Amino acid sequence: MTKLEELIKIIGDESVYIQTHNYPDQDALASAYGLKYLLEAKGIESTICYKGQVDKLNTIAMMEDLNITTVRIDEEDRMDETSKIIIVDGQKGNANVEDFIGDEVACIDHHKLQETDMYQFFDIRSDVGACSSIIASYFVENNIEMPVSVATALLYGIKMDTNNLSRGVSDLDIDMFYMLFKKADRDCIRKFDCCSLQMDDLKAYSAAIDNLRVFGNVGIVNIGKDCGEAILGTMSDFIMSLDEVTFSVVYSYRAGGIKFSVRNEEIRLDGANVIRECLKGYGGGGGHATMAAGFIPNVAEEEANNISRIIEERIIEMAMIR
Ligand SMILES: [Mn+2]
Repeated sequence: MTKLEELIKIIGDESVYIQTHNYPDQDALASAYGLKYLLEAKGIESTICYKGQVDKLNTIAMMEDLNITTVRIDEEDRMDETSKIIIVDGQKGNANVEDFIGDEVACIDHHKLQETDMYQFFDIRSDVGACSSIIASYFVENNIEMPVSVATALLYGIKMDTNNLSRGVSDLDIDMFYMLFKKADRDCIRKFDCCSLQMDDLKAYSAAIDNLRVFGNVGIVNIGKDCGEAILGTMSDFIMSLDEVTFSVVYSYRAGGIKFSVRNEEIRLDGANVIRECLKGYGGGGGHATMAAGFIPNVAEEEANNISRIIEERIIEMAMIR
């Protein structure tokens, strides 16, 4: 039995929710979109949902151009306790995966394996660079043809999550990239690549340049208040592109707490571990060895400086290896 067949078996013919992590990125939405198509091919209706909004321009362009429709549960509340949920590109219990009222029966993900007792089906492969690659492999294994729009979304998901096949790439990502590249609309991808920034984002670049402090191989930026989720990650990538920096942390006081974005290219370090350890006693973190995030909730604005100083010291202590 293929993975998809196993999944179908536990769903039956009920309609389901496909839930991505909060504030979904390209890989999360592409995975959900691909899975929705697969389920449809097997006669199962599904609704893509998540908490938060999509704030990155190229992600919005991808959703519009490829017709990816989603529902925000906080707006349109049709889910109940018996609703079945398949989580993609995240796992139940993660700080960035909202615990909706429905029943999380399945999970398809590429982050570090966590608690799986609650799932009737899971396919979690932490060595894979993009969840989109796992979904693409379901098409291949089950001989299901994909439309151009699905190929384009999945290709873009792999491209973005692996930073153009340069971060955390596995053989599966390369194989699926190769397969999808021939089916996708490359003009569309080029268009998404050309609209990754808006004028407002430039302020974040300027703040990143002004506030960057480098300690050995570690680059840290306090980007200021209310930096959007997506741009925080973009800034972490940006700092990482400096030759001197192999471990970057960008943080912002936001939504009553402090939000951290981490990038790492040191083989001896695990970004998810570092941020989890460093936030201990204050908040939580997780993700991948190369790309991770964290959040400290319930921080009064006047305490933010003190807390972030403590966290910074911990990060430097743990991640400064040169
Ligand atoms: Mn992903």
